[in-house]
Amino acid sequence: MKDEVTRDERVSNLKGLGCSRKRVEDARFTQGKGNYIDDMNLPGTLTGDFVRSPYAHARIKSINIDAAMALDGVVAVLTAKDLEPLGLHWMPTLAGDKQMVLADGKVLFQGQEVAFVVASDRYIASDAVELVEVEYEELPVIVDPFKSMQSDVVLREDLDPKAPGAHGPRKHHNHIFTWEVGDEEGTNAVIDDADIVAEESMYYHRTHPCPLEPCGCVASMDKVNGKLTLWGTFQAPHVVRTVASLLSGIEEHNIRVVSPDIGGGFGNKVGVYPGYICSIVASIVTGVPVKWVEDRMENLMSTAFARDYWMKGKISATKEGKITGLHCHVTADHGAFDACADPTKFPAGFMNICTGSYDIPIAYLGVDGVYTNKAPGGVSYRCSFRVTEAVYFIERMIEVLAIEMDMDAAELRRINFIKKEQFPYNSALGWEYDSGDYHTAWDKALKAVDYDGLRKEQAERVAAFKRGETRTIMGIGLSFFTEIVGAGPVKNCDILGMGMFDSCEIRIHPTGSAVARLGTISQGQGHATTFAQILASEIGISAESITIEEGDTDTAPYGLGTYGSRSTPVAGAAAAMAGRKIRAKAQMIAAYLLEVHDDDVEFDVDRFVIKGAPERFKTMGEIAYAAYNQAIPGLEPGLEAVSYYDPPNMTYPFGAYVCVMDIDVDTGVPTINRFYALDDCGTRINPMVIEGQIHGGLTEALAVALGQEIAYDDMGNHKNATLMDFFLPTAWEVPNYETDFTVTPSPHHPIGAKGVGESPHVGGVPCFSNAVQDAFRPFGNRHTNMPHDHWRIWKTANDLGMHD
Ligand code: MCN
Ligand code: CUM
Repeated sequence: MKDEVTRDERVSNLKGLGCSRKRVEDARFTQGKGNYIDDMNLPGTLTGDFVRSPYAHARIKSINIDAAMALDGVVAVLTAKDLEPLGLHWMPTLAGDKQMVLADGKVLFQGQEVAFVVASDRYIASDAVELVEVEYEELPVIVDPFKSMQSDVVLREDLDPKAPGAHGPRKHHNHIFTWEVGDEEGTNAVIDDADIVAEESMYYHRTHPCPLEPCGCVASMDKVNGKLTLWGTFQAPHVVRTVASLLSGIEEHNIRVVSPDIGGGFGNKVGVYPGYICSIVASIVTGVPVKWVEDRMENLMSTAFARDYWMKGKISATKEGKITGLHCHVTADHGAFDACADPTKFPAGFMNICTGSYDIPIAYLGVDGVYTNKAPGGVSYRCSFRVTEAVYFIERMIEVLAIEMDMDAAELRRINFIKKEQFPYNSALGWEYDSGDYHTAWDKALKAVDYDGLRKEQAERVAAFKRGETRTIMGIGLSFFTEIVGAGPVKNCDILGMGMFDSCEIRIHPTGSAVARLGTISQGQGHATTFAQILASEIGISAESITIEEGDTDTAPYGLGTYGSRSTPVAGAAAAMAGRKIRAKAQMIAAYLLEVHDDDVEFDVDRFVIKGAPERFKTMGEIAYAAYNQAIPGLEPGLEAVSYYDPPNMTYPFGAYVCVMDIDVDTGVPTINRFYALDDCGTRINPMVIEGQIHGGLTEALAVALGQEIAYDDMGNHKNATLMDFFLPTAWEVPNYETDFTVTPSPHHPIGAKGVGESPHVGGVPCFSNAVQDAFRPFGNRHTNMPHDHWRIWKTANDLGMHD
């Protein structure tokens, strides 16, 4: 048995962990072979389209569908009245609230679904939408959560004003919940006695991830076999199947949910939307497939938005700058229905990671959720369940404290970082951070950008500006973030009672290739590439020989889906564990074939070798063949394994970002000269995919920080529902990102990997925002709210007297 290939070559042939393997899905995507929901064209498919409310708050006096029904090609027009006998005119939300599927007596936000037209094609459906006559009686509109809490106007007439909500007592008829974590009394006492206290209020505006592909589905009820198939843009197909079964009464084995290729999800495709329910009902009624695909405007107006958090903070410190306490209160605008897709016990997501990367001995967080006349949602857009808001809050509070103390913000961070030896670290608000080495990352970042040199340059620029020699100022944006991803522990995290584990099932074929199926679903993250790499390293079969399948509930094991950057921490762990089961059986087979005891063989890259005699071995290919042909007598044939993984903890990736920016004070235009991003996501599976995730997340962070927003006027009119008005950065605005890393493995994850998909957004937004604010700091700025679009930046300069 002579081996021609070196060990290094064998390792490289595997394309396993650490390899920048090219994305296998890209051949399909770049050659027009992707299969997105709108590519689904089953014979006889009808199209659904919504009549939507032009008003943000109105009573519905009547709906007349006669003219629409009279149009050639229109098959049905569904209203709440049609859904009511089925109990489907309202649906439960993931946050324990309920939401109208079709307007039931009134509408609560502009763009709300009022009627569902089903027609032979999209054009006819659109024409028919125009023919549905709805008589509205306008009601007073509330778009401000503070006013909402004072108003006599009852938004949710369906709720008993005195009854508690899903998360306890309600303070007012427009109040949803109060969520409190930490020790308020103790925190207040510390802050009252502190040498230094900084206070600030900030608004993290409402925005929207605006995926390239909007949401949609195709429902097909096969009345002969009693089977319902639902294809759609679902980030959690199994959960959709369970919800569909619970709502429709169709037994779960008779429902198949399939997520085909998804053109970006970003959390926008986690929730259950009226379009799904209406398509299913329409297919059941008509007996043919019904397709619903929203357009851009509908996507921006009615599907899951992000943020809309009004945050008020107090932070205290000693004269030396050691933080002693943190108090945070949030007023959370949830819109008309609380449809946040958070784990059940966390109505404000993981906002209680707002102590950030700092060793803060005592803290308190209180969140009040409030109804307004805006679209429902709240958790989306690379947010890790509100970690975006938490990190923005603490990274702004640190900057404000630095201003209060007249101190350098990089140094203030360094003094307060949790130290390497403090991990696992228990935070004041209840999390156990698994691992971290913040000082090393921070030092590396500051050195890479020559931080001291930058500050000198900035000081020179300030002086030049004051001398009237330049009209541009320079900002140095800093952020250090700790993420919390991988929900995760079933004991803490569930969605609608389903624990948040994940799964992988792997089957090795006789000739040594394999198929693995997981409970997650890629929306562009490259799972088909990277999960194969985890398995390649675990089982010694090249990633090129492993097919990854996700998103078909008939074949994939039950999983909770992809969001909260949980795929790597949870399904990735399941993949490693399933791989280890395969390896354990392979070891027995190898030992049998080599006629030695199980303990006398060891795994080596792609084979089992006899300890001390590596020239005697069986490759995984040989073992796979033997598993089907010559297995050990008494041992069942085949080589398959499945793992359902309940992680013991979440993972806590972190990073250090620096943005260097010039600002023209006369035009308000920022120019990003440098963006450095150091990420630590533990063991790196595919550095190239990680880099892609970081570029994407940073670009979305740039968008949010520098211009993107969902704004409403006082009438509740949505002001940015087209891409003319909604800022999407292009190559023109995007700088050349410099990426870097450190590796601090997660101690509890089987391969030490942490998630990364949301990190660049979580850390990026405060970094861009801090850069703008830092530029104005020498001129007296303390805090201005995002988005820092050209007008707002100009206005900041103007307010600071820089145009005088
Ligand atoms: N990865 C890696 N090494 C690590 C961690 C991750 O190589 N240590 C790779 C993974 O193998 C995977 C990718 O990075 O291919 C992202 O992994 P992970 O951080 O586990 O995140 P998820 O796969 O669970 O993706 C979800 C995350 C979320 S919640 C949003 S929102 C978001 C994001 O991913 N949506 C995206 N990135 C996106 N990228 C694209 N293209 N499209 C979206 O909709
Ligand atoms: Cu919060 S957006 Mo991602 O979790 O799908």
